[in-house]
Amino acid sequence: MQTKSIVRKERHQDAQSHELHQAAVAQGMSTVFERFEAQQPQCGTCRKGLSCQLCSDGPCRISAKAPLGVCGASGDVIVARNLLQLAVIGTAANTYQCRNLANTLKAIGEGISPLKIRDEGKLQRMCQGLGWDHTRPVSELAVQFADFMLSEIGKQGNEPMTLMDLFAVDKRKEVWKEKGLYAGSPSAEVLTALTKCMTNISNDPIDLMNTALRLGLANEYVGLWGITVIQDILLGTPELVKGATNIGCLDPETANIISNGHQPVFAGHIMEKAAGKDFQAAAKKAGAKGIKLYGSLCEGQQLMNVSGQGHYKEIFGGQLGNWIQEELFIATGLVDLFLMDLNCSVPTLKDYADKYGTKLISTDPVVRFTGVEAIDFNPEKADEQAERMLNMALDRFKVRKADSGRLVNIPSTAVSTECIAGYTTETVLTMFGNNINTYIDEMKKGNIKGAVAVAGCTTVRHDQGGKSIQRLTLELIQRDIMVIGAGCASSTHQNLCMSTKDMAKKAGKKLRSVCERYDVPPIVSYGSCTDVGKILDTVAALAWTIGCDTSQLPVAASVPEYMEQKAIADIFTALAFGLLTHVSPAPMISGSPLVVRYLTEDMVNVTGGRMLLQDDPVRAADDIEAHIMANRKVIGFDA
Ligand code: XCC
Repeated sequence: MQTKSIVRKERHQDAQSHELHQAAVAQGMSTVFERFEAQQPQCGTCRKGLSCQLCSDGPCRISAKAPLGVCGASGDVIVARNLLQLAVIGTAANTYQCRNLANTLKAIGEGISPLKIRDEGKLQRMCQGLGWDHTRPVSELAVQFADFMLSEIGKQGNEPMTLMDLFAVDKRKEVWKEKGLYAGSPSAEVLTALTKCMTNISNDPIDLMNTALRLGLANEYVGLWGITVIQDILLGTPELVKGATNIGCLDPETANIISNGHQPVFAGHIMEKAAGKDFQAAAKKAGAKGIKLYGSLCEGQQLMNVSGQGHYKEIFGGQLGNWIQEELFIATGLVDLFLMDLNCSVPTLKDYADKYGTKLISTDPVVRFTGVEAIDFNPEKADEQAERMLNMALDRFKVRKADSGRLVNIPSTAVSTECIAGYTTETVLTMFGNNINTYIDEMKKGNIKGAVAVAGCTTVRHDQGGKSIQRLTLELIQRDIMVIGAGCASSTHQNLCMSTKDMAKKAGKKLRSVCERYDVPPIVSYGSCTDVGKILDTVAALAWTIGCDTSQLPVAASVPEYMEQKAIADIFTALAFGLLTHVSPAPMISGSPLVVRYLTEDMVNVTGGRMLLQDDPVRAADDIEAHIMANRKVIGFDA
C-alpha cells in the first residue's frame, strides 16, 4: 500500500486512517481535510455569523461601515437568526427519525410488517407509564403507542408535550413555565421558529435564542425520547457487550455491507436475514467466508449496542469509525454494499463508490444522490428489501473477487480493537448493585467527582479530527470525573481503545478505585448522538433521587468537536436542562457580543445553564471541573 508521506499525520488519531488517507489522496481522491484546506481562507464575516442571504436585497454582510442589513436587521439579529435556523434543522431531523420509527412500530402492530418487536417488556412499561392498561396484546399496545408518538409530534397550538408533563423533573418544569419555555410539540415549535426566522419578523435576538431553547425541549421530549424508546422496542434494549471497532474489522474474505447513518432498524433486519441458512449457503456458493454487516458512525454505535443479541452477533462485523473516516472505509476497496439512511452521508461517497467498486444505495426518501439507486426502506416490504440487499452484496462480492485490477488498500497497520458498549441508565446502575444511591454515595464521597457527557461529532477545524475529544476525555477522567460518550465522540473513544475497563489505569486514583470496585470503565458509551436522550434520563434520575434541580448537579455536557445542526439542537436541549455546555469550535456567533453574552453568561439567570466556548481541551477541563466543584457545594456534597 502507498506510503509516501503526502498527508500530515496529526490529522488522524489512528495510524490505519492515516495510511488510507494517504492512499486515497495518491489515487486522486480528496477527503474532508483537503476540501477544508481548499476552502481557506473562509470569509471572516460569515465565520462571525454576520451574513444574511434571506431576501433579494442581500446578501448583506455586517461591518463597521455597514452596521445594518438592507432591511435594517442588526448583526445581533442576524447572528441569532442564523443560529436558530440550525436548531430548527436539528430538531426537525431528530423528529423525522422519530416519526419513521413510530410508523414502523405501527405497521408491526397492525400486522402488515414482517419485522418483530424485540423488547415487548419495554413497550409494556412505557404504556404503563402513560397510565394505559399495559396487559393488552402487544400488537394493540404497539399501535396505541405509535399513534401516541405521532400525535405528540403533531400537536399544535399551545398544547404541551405529554411526555414533558409526565417525565420532566418538577423543579425544571417550574423554571420552564416561569421563563416562558414550556414548549409545545416539535411541529408547533419548528413552525413557530421558522416563521420567526423570516425577514422582518422577530427582531429580538434574545427572543430568538429563547425560541431555540424551546426547540431544545421539543427535540428532547419527542425527538430524542421517541427515537431511543422505539428503537429499543424494535431492536432490543442495549445490553453490555464486547464489540470490535476500527477499519481493521473489514474482512477481505466476506461479503461486506456497511450501514451508514442513524436509522438501524433496516440493518437489524438485514442481519437477521443474512444469518438464515439460505443466505449462508449462498455466501459459500459465492466463495465468501460469510456475510458481514458493519456499522458506521452513529448507526454503528446503535448496532453495536444490540450486537450481542439474537442473530445480530453472527453477522455484525464491528463499528468502523466516525464520519471523517467514512470515505476511507470505501477506499479500502473491501466494501461491496454501502447503505445510507440519514446523515452523515457525504456527497463524495458516490465518487468513492465509483472508484473503488462499491454499490451505493440510499434507503430513506430524504437521502438522495444523483446517479445513486434508491430503495427506500418500507416496513411492509422489509423481507424482500433485505433479501434484495443481500443478493446485491453477494453479486458485488463475486465481482470484487474476479476483478484482479481492482484498487484495494489494506493498511499495514490495520487492526480491529475491542471495546465495551451498551451502557444506559439501567446498565450503569446494574454495575452499582442496581441502586442509584450507591452511585450517588460515591459522588458524595468525591470518589466520582462528577460526570460529563462528551458527545457529538468530530471536526476537521483546527485539525481536531478526534484530538480534542481524546484530550478532554483524558483530562476529565484524570480529575476523577466520569465520562459518558455518545455519537462520533464515542466512535473516537472506541477507535483509540478508550472504551475499555483498562482505561481505569489512566483515571485519577479515586475514580480508578471506583472503577475497579464496581468493574465499570471510566468512559461509558451510551451509543449514538440520538442517545443523548438516554444521557438526560440519567441526569433526571440523579436529580430526582438527590432532590435537586438538574442545573445543580455536579455534571456538565461537552461537544468538543461540534460540526452539524443536530448537535446545535442538542446543545439547546442541554442548556434548557440548566447544564454547563462546553462547545468547540464555537458556532458562528462571535459577531454578536450580545448573543455571546446571553449564551455564555446571562442564560444562567434563565435556565441555570450556559455555554462554555473554549477550544483548548485542558482549559475546558479546568472550567468544567470548577463548575462541578461549585455545584458539589450547592447540593452539600462538599459541606
Ligand atoms: Fe454525524 Fe451521528 Fe455528528 Fe457523527 S455525531 S458527525 S451527526 S454521525 Ni451525532
